[in-house]
Amino acid sequence: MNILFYCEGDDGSMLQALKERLTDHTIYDWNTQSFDKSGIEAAIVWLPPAQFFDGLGNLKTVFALAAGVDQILENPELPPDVLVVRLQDAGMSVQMEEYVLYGVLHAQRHFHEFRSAQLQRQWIHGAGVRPAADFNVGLLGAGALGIQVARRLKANGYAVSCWTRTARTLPEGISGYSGKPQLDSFLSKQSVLVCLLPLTEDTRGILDKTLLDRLPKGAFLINVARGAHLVEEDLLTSLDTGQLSGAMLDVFQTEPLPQTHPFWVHPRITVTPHEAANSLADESVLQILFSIRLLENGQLPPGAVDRMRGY
Ligand code: NDP
Ligand code: OXD
Repeated sequence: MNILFYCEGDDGSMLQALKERLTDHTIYDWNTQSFDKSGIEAAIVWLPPAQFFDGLGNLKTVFALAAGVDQILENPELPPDVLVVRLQDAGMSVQMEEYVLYGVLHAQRHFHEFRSAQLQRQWIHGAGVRPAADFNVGLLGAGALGIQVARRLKANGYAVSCWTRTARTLPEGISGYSGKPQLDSFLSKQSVLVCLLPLTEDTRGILDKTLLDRLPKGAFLINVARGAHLVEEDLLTSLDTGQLSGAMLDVFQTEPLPQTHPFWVHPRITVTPHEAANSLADESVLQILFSIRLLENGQLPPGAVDRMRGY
């Protein structure tokens, strides 16, 4: 099979790892090699440019080098009948657990408030500590990453709930909520809200003022999903009014975050550069190899995306 490769930011190691493992196939680097467009049957991509899919008339499968496939599905040149297969975990869940645990500790132990007070040389003794068991953390999304994050938080003693699209059986001790009718009840309990949803038509802009207002006053937001989940001005308003006490953000409407963006210098926002979790090359390549084998045997791989649903 002829496979076209594009991976923004790859230093050559991902391409090398793919070439070493996918020896039955020919891989063309979109950036540096010439290729016959009509002979390309599959693509392996991260953040492909708009024109990437132009002329790929025989393309059948796109393997995303990512958990989120929003940028691929949004490409108007992506042919409608092409199968998109995403990575599931691929080494990311442990990193995501660490990131979110750091954020939750930050909020529970008031570090965001201490940091903000420090910048004003204020000694705000007496903030108190709520035990983890009384500290509610809510996850929007309990998929390949969300469920592992939920387990990790639970193992660290927190009171964990998850909100999903469909009702799910969750590990013991983790409360489940699903669908729009249960969203308000879920939100009303959370001291920390973590967004781990895919970006879809249903979830774009979900972190808006209406939703943030339904959290208890002083709640903390962690967004590790996609920048377009958050209405950025609404976050600033919620911080100004004290409805939210702080936020930790890894993803933004525009990445890299523009130099003039107010988030950079906001005393109650921690900015990280879309680094919450990176897929590991070996695990990604093995997963793609496994998916190719399944497809060759007429089976759908576990990471196959439902294009109507958007994830
Ligand atoms: P999954 O597809 O495995 O899980 C998605 C979860 O979201 C599921 O539980 C699903 O519900 C739920 N969901 C989807 N739509 C809705 C909806 N409309 N209402 C309620 N719940 C919904 O995704 P992953 O866990 O693999 O990844 C999540 C996202 O994390 C990715 O899409 C990506 O954007 C982001 N990400 C960010 C990274 C970073 O470094 N910042 C790294 C990796 C991923 P159900 O269970 O019912 O299907
Ligand atoms: C992903 C990401 O979706 O890194 O995998 O954002």
